[in-house]
Amino acid sequence: MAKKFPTTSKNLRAWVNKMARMCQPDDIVWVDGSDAQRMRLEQEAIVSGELVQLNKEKLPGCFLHRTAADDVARTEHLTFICTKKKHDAGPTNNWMSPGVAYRKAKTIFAGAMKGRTMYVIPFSMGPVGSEFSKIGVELTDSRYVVLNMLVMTRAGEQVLRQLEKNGEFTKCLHSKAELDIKKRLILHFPEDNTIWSVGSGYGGNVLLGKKCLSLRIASWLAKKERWFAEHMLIMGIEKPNGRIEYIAAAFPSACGKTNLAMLVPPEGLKVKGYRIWTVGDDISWMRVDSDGSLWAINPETGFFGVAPGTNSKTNPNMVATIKKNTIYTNVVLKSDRTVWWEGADGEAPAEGIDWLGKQWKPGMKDEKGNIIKGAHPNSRFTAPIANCPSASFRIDQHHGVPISAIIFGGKRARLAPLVYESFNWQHGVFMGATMGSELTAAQMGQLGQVRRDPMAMIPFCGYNMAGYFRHWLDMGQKMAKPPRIFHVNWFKTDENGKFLWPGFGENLRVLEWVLDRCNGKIEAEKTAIGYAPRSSDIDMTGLHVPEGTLEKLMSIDPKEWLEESKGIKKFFKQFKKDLPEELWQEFETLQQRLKSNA
Ligand code: GTP
Ligand code: SPV
Ligand code: MN
Repeated sequence: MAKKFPTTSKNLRAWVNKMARMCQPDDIVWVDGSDAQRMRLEQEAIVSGELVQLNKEKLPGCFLHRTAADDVARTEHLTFICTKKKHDAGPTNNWMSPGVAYRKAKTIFAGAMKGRTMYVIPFSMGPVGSEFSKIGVELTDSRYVVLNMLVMTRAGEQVLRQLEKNGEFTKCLHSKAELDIKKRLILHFPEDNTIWSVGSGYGGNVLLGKKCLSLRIASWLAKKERWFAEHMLIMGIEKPNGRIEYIAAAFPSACGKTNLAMLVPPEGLKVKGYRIWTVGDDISWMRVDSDGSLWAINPETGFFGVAPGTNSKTNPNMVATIKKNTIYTNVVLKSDRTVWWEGADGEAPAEGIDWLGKQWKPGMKDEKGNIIKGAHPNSRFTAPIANCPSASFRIDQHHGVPISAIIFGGKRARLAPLVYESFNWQHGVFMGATMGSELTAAQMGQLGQVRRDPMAMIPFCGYNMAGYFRHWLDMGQKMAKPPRIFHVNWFKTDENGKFLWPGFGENLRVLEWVLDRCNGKIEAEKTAIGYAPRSSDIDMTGLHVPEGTLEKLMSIDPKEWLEESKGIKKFFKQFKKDLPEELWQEFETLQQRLKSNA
C-alpha cells in the first residue's frame, strides 16, 4: 500500500481513491518522472498499439500516434465552464451547472477504466516551487497522455513533495472511455479547482495541464489573484550589444505563435546581429513585479506544435527540435519509418501510411474528387523545449522575463494592416478585445470563417469575458511601466489570394519597429486605428517584394473598418451591462475617427 500511494497528502490520497472507485481501474500507477518508468511505458504503448516506434537511427526516441478519425482537434462545442451561476461563465462559453455536469460525466466515467491502469501524474505548471507556479494532478488511463505530459510539464516525484507542503492542487481527471464523440465532455469546475475530461484522446482535450488548467482554470485564478494567464508566446530579441528585450504575443490557434517564437533572422538583417531566444510558444503567465513592470513565465516545458508547413525554410529551429524524443500525432508514416506531412522538407514520399492508418499515395482523391492529405491538417508533434536550438537560458528562472511589448494578431486576408500600435493601454485592450481571425484546423468547425477572438482567448477564458476585459483594464492601472500594445497581421492577401507578406523569419522586420517604438526611438504616423510605421521605418533590406507591397500591407480602408465595426458592436452587445464602459468609449471614438477619414 505504501508503494501504491507514495504521498503523505491525505487530500490527494482520498481523491485518488474516490476517483478509482468510480472508474474502476485494474491497477493504479504513480508517475515518478524517472527515465526507467518512461521507457517501460513506451514499450507497453508499442505493444498495445498506442505508439509506433520510429526509425531509431534517424529519429531516436521518437514515436507515432494516431487518434480516432473524429478526435483530431479541440471540440469546443463539448467544452464547458461549470459554475454555479450561468452568468459567471458569460455569453461566450458553453455552460453547464456543476450538479448536472458531474452527474452526466459520472455515467461515462463509471467503470470506464476496467481492464486498464490508472496513472497518477503529479505535475507543476511553471518551475517547481516558483511563486508563479501551480500544481495539478492528472489521473488518466492513457499512456499517450502520460508520455505527452512528461514532455509538456515538470512531472513526477519532486512535484509530489512540493504539493505536500500545502496540499493544494488542481484535480484533473481524464479517461479515454470509449473515445466516442457522443460521450465526450471537457468540463471545468473553477469553483472546485477541478477538470473532468472524458471520451477524447486529442491533445488540447486531454493534456489537462495545457489549455484546461493553464488557461481556463488559471485565467479564473489570475482574475482573483491579479495576474494574467494568456494564450501567448514569449520570445527574447537580443541585440549585438547583448541587451535582450522580451515580447509576448497572442495569436489564435494555428496563427503563427510557434513559428514567431523561434524565428531565424532573415538574410537581409544578418548584419545587424540579432539573436532570438525562445521562452514559450503557447502560454504565458504574467505578474506585475515590485519594479512595476510585467514579468512572464512559460508554464510548459514542451511544444505541442502544428506539423503541416513546418520545414527547414519556414522553421529550421523546430526541424532541429523534433529530430529526437518527439511524439508525432496524425502524420504520414514512410516506409523507412520516418515521418512526413504536407509542407515538410523534401518531396512527398511515393507512398506511405496516412494519418488514418491507410495505404496512401500523393495525389490520391476521395469520391468527391478532393485531394486526400497524408497528414491531418491539425497533425502535431510533442517535443521538449530543451531540444530547441533557440531555447532561452531563462526558462527555469523562477522570476521569468520582463515584457516590453504585447502583440495581438490574427489571420485576416483583408482589413488588418501588417502592424499598428495602440494609442495607450486602454486603447490596446480595445484592440485585443476586438480581434478577429479566420478559423483554422485547430478547432472543429468551418475553416476560413472570421470569428471574434479577443486576445486569442475566446476558447480559453474560464469565466465571463466581460470580467476578463475589466481585468485587463484594471491591470493597466497596476503597472508603473505597462508594456506597449501592438497588432500584427502576417496573412493579408492580394487579389489572387496570395500572401502579400513573406512572413516567418521576415517578421523580425516588424518586431524591430515594435522595439524601436518601445524604446522611444522613432516617431509614427497617427491613423484612425492607431500608430502606424512611416513608409521608411520598416527595414526592407534584401526583401524582394513587388513595388507597392508595403503600401498594400499598410493600407487602412475606413469603409471596411466601419463594416467590421458592426460585428464588433454585435459581439460587445451580448455582454449587456457587464461590458466595461471604457470599451464602448473606445468604440465610439474609433467610429468618429473612421467617419472623418472615410
Ligand atoms: P497553436 O499551436 O494552435 O496555438 O498554433 P500557433 O499559433 O503556434 O501556430 P503555428 O506557429 O504552429 O502556425 C500555424 C500555421 O501557420 C503553420 O502551418 C505555419 O506554417 C503557418 N505560419 C506561421 N507563421 C506564418 C507567417 O508568418 N506567414 C504565413 N504565411 N504562415 C505562417
Ligand atoms: C491550440 O489549439 O491552440 C493548441 C493546440 O495550442 S491544443 O493543445 O490542442 O489546444
Ligand atoms: Mn495554442
